[in-house]
Amino acid sequence: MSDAIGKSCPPAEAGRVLGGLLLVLSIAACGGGGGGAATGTPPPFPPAISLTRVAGGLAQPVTITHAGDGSARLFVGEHGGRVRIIRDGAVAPVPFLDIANLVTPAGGEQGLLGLAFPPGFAARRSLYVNYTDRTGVGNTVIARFGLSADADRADPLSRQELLTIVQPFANHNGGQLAFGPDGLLYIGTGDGGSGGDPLGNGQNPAALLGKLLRIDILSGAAPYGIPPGNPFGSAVWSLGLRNPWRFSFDRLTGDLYVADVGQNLVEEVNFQPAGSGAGANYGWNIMEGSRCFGSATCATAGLTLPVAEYLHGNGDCSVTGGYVYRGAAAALRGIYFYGDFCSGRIWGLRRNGAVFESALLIDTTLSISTFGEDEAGELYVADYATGEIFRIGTP
Ligand SMILES: [Ca+2]
Ligand SMILES: [Ca+2]
Repeated sequence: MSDAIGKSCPPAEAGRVLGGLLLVLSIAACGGGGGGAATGTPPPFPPAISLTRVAGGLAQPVTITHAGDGSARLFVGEHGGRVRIIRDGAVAPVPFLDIANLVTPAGGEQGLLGLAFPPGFAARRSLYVNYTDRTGVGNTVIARFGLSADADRADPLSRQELLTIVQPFANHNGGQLAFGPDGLLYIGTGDGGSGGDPLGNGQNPAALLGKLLRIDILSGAAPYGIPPGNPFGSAVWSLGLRNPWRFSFDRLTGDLYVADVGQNLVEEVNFQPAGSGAGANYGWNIMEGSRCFGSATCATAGLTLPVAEYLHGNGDCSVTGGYVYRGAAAALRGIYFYGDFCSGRIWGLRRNGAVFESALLIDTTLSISTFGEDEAGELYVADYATGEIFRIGTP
């Protein structure tokens, strides 16, 4: 999870755009025209964006996703261990899944952290959850749950633990789950915690911490298969990550965006083109962002550096990675949205070949714990503090 959740963050500054009672807001000062573009001409960047409140009443939302089954349901994972359904703007009163009794009592970076539905969910009728449990300091568990006879209810008793990772410290547990365009399940793990990666997990290929993992849960191998092409013959896919709270695949291109929470200074977003990334080393704890960590110089050969980064300060302290927008608003298509948990700022990142440009899109009072995508490619952002969910759009 965002390192900032559970910590004391700077108070919201006066003059922020988003007020708690505003249902729709927009910002023009950051935006360009925001209109449609002629064919072949990229729209103005940065675009003007709006946030429209779609639901409230959630308890510390930390993940938003969809099932890909045509049901148009949004699934919101709550930090304390419940998964709620939003349908037609209303939060269903009965949770889809309730594993509050299994997860570390909510606090800090522990609890229910991630949720993913597999390709072909409607036929498979199972889903995957990433949480910290009640053993040790709170160990990481990746578990599968099946549906009950009611499609709006998972069966908590159907739990199958696929993977457990002993955690040395309570913090830096990563948490994201996502199926890649290859149908494989990707898992973000933090470096295990404390500060500075004292156990050296990030750069240790044998450790499952400080990594993106990639496993095969569709082939039928139990509890999972190691896909051909994993660089070390293990679940490890790429390394050198500190706390990749949120990563995502561009649903159109298959490109991977990994936002890695920094230590003391630098928040970063990494880019991995579709079809690449086996054994990629994102640098931690040799580097924090594009800077050497803990020394004036360092060996950077072979490291994949971020395509966007920002420094702590001015309220910024912990990056929350988002998604590439592929919804109906032409002015937003192709832009990767990401934000900061502490400041509430949301930025857009646009790729033009090898060049990436990043710009502030909006400055809010939200405690941005997660972004999420629906079946149509529309994007949402959660306010951890108020339990509200907003849809991102154009004014
Ligand atoms: Ca940990
Ligand atoms: Ca890095």
